[in-house]
Amino acid sequence: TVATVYGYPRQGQNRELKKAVEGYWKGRRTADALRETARDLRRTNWQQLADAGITEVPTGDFSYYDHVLDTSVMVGAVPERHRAAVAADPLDGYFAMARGTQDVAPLEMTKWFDTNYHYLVPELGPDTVFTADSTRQVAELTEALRLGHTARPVLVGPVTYLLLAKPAPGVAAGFHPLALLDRLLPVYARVLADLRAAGAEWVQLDEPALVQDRTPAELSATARAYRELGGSGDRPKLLVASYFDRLGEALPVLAKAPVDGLALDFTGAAAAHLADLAAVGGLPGKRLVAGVVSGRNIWINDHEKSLTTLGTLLGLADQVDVAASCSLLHVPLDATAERDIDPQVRRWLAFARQKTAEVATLARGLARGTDAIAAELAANRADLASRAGSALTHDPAVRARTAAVTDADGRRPQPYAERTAAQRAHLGLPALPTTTIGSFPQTDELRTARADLRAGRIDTAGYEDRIRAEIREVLAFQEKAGIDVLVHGEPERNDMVQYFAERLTGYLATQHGWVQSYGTRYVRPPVLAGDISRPDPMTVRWTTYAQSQTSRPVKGMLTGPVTMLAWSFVRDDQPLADTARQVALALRDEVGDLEAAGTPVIQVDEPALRETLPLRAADHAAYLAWATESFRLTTGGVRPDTQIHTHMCYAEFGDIVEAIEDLDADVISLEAARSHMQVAGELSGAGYPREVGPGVWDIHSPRIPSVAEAAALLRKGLAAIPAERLWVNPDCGLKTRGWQETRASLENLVEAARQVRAEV
Ligand code: THG
Ligand code: ZN
Repeated sequence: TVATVYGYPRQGQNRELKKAVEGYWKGRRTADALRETARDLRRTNWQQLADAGITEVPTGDFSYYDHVLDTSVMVGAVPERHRAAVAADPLDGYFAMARGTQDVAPLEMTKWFDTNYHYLVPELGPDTVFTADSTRQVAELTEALRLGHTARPVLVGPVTYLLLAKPAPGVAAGFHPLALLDRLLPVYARVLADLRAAGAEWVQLDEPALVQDRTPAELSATARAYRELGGSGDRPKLLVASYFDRLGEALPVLAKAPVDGLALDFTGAAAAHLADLAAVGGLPGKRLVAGVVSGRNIWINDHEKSLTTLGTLLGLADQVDVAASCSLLHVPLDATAERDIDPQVRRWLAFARQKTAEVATLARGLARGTDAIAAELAANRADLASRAGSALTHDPAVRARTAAVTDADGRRPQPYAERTAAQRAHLGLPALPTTTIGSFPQTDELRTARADLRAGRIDTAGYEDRIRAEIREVLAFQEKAGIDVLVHGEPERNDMVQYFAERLTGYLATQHGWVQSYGTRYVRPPVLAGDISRPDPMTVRWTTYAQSQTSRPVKGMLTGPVTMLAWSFVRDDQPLADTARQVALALRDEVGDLEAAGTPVIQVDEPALRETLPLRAADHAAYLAWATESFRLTTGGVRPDTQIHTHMCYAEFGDIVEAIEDLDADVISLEAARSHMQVAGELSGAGYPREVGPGVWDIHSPRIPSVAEAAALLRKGLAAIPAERLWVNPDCGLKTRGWQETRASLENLVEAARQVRAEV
């Protein structure tokens, strides 16, 4: 019985890879030094896997930036605009595709399925010519084999690669990248043959796109792809892997394909694979790699449950091996590094290193019987019992309160039309009121102050003086610029999720729990471990301090429950809906305290609402029901004259307009500048009845929008949304912008609002 995984965190214990790559970009490190760091990290990772009992290690999962970009390089899909850079220097060309240069734009980046990892989207067109370049794959396999490991290269499969791609800019409408399949397959066949020649017995092709809803044409393309690859001579054995959900219709297609094995997810909802496999008659003559340990949560596995699954699977395939459900890229490296977490609670956590040990234990148990792993099973049972019986995971007060929630708690009694009149009277705003999304530039001084506080170089009083001074400055600027609804600028917040997680009981923070978000950027998601409650107000003092400094309305700023879950590691021992409800109630108290302290406008941001949408359409309604309910529970207790805002960081809304309406927020601000206000038309077209602030400044670019430009966008907005319902604001928060551009851009934005106001 083989114990294996599909990928491991790339960054190293101290994020050595980030430092090496960023050092190379800054010219502080040579390409050779970068390559050496990368080789060291791979060697360390494989050794860690082998030491944990993983008997077949993955290769090719390592990347300087992104494995989908690596796949584009492997098949020669370099966009025209990046060819010169790649020809001049392959490594610099690779980074040019990832990050762009002065002259050329990078590839677009988007979320990898429903994880928090972002990949670079391949750009393909009818003229794309694929050419095989297996250099890196072969080199990394050779490295692992020379170190004495049994190794299995892992590639993004051809169908998923094409389904994740988008038409290159300028390609005529109607082109679908999947049309290139027949051109791509010979290139994959070439790479597979090269890997075979280099000593690969097995190669894994990852096809997670097949767990999404797929058309009959896509399914038959999949059948064709694996008929062709399976039939090519000179090939290694093929293991086709899927993860993140069940395969559904694609399972019979792959089960019948002439490949040598399938790797399937058996965690969460994908546990249904057990029945699905039996229904297709199992995988006679094939290898089954069973992903029974979740590769994306951070909780210890339930070994007895996994062993039951594995035992049933023994009757359904020729060989059953054990794996994590997906690449361990999505979890931090090592839970034992978390010295600040109570050791009892730390025993509930399994990061990548712990998960590899779990996989190895299960493989041993499957091969030799449970007696061989009796000690591990006893420890596992004790840790699960400790978690299930803990006061952290079961707070009677929180449970009683969530149980008592009624639908009415999440419904503002007055309809929007009545509320808006009351709010108008209360706030005294002009037509086309101006505001910002919440954060102002996070200056080096602020970051230094936070670091100084942590290191004990300044005390809390000194730190808070700095924060108050910053708030005064931010307010003074906004008043001078003529903004109508002010913000305090969030100088006290490091991250919009982390800040609240640190102040809620039931959340744990990690010190080293870095997970790759994209390229060299990492996040340290907090762990939502227990029942959630709010011991003290979290934002009220800063918001009321700000309000005490100005006669204009100041907006209170909170992160919504869906985003608090989406950007954390959440508990797996109760439905997400229940966890969301707990968070919502804690936030509802904050909303109530803000209102009681005189805050007339409260914004609850939900940038993650759209991105957390489940992979399959059949699951959307249930998700949107709890997601919108938790938002309404957060905001539904306020007076009619308190104005509730929300903000979302994207412009694609088609599939969730109804859900946005269901939030019952009075005002929503959105990204719109880049798509020239398209979203305003979409919302009004769908009959959205409330106030909208489509962004008129693309804050993702350092460009300062001119008055004319912002005014033109506003006029476009007015064509879709009547003046009494249109707000004027940037696309998103200003945390990543400099002060200079912020000043100039906001002044232009206010002037644009003045000019257009005069026209209506
Ligand atoms: N907060 C949290 N999660 C998020 C985002 C967020 N997930 C989705 C999206 N935004 C991810 N975007 C980014 C943007 C920047 C960085 C990481 C993810 C980043 N990270 C720093 C780095 O790696 O150097 C580290 C930041 C730190 O020190 O905490 O720049 O906004 N929770
Ligand atoms: Zn935003």
